[in-house]
Amino acid sequence: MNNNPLSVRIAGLELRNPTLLASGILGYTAESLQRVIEGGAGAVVTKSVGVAPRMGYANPTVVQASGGLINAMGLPNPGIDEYAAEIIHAKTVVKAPLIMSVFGYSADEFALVAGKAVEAGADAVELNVSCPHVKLTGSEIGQNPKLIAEVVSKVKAAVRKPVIVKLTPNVTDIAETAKAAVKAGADALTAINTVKALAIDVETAFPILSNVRGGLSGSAIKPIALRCVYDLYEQVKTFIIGCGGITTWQDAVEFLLAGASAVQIGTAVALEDPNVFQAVNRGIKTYLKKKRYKSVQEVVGFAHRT
Ligand code: RRO
Repeated sequence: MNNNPLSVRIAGLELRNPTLLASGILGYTAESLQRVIEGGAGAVVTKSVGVAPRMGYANPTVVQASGGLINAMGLPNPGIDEYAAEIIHAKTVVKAPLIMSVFGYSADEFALVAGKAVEAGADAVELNVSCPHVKLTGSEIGQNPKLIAEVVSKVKAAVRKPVIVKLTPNVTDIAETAKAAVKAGADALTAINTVKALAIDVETAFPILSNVRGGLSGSAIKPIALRCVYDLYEQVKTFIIGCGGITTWQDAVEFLLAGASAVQIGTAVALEDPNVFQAVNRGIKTYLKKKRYKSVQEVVGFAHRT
């Protein structure tokens, strides 16, 4: 019997603990992914990658906000063919599940990139249908249940690894888009991507980001993300991975109680360092012991009891 109380199983992925690196932070190289695993993460998610290389937006691409960061990076990535070589290398050094975040401008592109990612060794793919500020992809797909379903169906037909769908909070009802994803075959959901936001410089009297609008992440969005996970747990039967402002073990436990089977951490890694995973896991372990739980699984969704 597995006597590690922190271990979790999500859609067939075995994790030594319920913390994952969120997409977008330290996700480009085998070495940075390895550093995150040494910092205690149970799995890693890469930066989103598409069919062709993209430069991303001009600077400034990130601005600090109260309780977080607003970014509009603009999906900078080297394209799947170049990135596949990095994944092949990463698989030799990263001793934990490696999840590739993929995006496309059509369902066929998503399927093409996901297929190449799995061929290169990805243990699962996370579909980015939720980037809030790049035209014709991201949340322009993820806000539309029909388009989400088409993307998920095509990816499921193309790969035999778990397909995780990362949802946008920038919708009226997150359960609606989630249901479309699950009906089309999604094996798990990540909730949430960043919240659409803006910052203005009072001296220049212009928006700060070159793209004007960006996505807010960090502790400022934690209550929004937590509510999304709670809603999803009530309405959708699948694995949920919580993401949005998780910094401390208490944040992580809140997400587990709301119904997440695991959590992703991104902005806290950027603002602190990769050892945040160790600290969060240590805290979860102590909490389980104090409350006499034998596993993380016993906590998942416990806040919903009647
Ligand atoms: O690259 C970005 O600007 C970006 C992406 Br792909 C995303 O999914 N979420 C976000 O806040 N920024």
